[in-house]
Amino acid sequence: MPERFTFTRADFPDGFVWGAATSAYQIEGSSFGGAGPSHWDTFATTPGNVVRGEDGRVACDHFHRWEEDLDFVRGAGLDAYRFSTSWARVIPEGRGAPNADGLAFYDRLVDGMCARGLQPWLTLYHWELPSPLADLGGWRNRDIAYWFADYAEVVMRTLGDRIYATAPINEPWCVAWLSHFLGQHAPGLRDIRAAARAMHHVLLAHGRATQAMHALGCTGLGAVMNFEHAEPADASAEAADRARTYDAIYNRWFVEAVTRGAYPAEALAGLEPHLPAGWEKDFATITAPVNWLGINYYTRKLIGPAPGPWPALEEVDGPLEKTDMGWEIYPDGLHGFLRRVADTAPGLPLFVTENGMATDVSPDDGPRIAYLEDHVAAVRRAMAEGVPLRGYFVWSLLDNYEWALGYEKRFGLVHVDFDSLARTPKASWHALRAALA
Ligand code: IFM
Repeated sequence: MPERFTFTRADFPDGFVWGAATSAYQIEGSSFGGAGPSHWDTFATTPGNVVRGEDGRVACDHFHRWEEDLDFVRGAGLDAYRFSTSWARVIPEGRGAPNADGLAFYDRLVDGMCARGLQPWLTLYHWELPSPLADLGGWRNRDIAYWFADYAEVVMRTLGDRIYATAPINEPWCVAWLSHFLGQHAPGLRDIRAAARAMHHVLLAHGRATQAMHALGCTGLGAVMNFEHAEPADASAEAADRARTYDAIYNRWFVEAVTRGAYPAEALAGLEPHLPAGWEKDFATITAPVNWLGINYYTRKLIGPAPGPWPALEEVDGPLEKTDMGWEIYPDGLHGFLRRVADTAPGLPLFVTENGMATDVSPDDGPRIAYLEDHVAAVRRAMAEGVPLRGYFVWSLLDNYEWALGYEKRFGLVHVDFDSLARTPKASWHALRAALA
């Protein structure tokens, strides 16, 4: 297993941004600092939803240990830190009075980044919806677009003067499809009407927040979406058709809405009857101009037909080497998406805003180094072919709360002992530090 990367900073253009990413609920500790309850707190403590019933109440205790954590970002030689603010921490009721302690925490955190020479890359929503808004229907309720824009304004009025880049919502596919159709994330629904509404409202919220931030004079506004290479599981016409459907729901719906103001026909085939009336009119808001796009990429999926109603597809186990998530390792998929998104949104700067693997091989951490090496090679290939890629963020800085899979999936460059909360940089952190020096 490799101990070092073969690339160095010098292999990339000046100004190429190297960063690491985290999110609020996964690291902060939702029980600290006056945060309100979120739908993840209740989803996690409902039996059967999360491995061992684990939740984010303490997580990595980043709320108290953030200085040490920022030192690890700086210590690795990274340029940027991608973090999220928790809506439930900033506005415990979701609407109305902000929590002064919550805003003060993020104020200190962003100052801490600036003091270390790190670019603050903000995400406004990485999944912890305040429970009072969940009670009102959450992402099924059109009003969420306006609640979310108000929250964006509250955050940006405090932090906006120091933020380098902002994405309103992390991975809209997870917010909508994974959480309302597949039922694997909060609120755990399996309902096509709920899913269709969430698929649309998450984009409307993106657009409204983007407009609100533009109005405040914010710059560096983007969108972060996840992509999964979808391949037919066999040579049949049915498998090819279902892979196209999967691709439309996952890899086309969000990016085409934001950049082209349209939904793909292959996804509308199943979702259109369940969309809210007048959905087409919202594209004027959804296409609010963005300055960059972020691509989160981890794996590919083999897709075959399945019995039952639309989308009538299933994931089929693939033959490639897998991470601890059971995800196949397929760097060519990242190269492919960089090319595709560059074609979909010509001229827009792109960033890999998440890439990494869950692995727990100590002490060498060689599999993570190999994974990152191969994906960075895919990035370099795309750049050599003209893709305007301007930066790459590792997921994740720390081992953290991997949602429904609890704490056992370790994505971190830095190991976290979840009993003592001690942090220890892994071999991948040292290898990155050497590559970026
Ligand atoms: O941990 C998640 C993160 O919250 C969003 N992107 C994918 C990561 C790994 O599953």
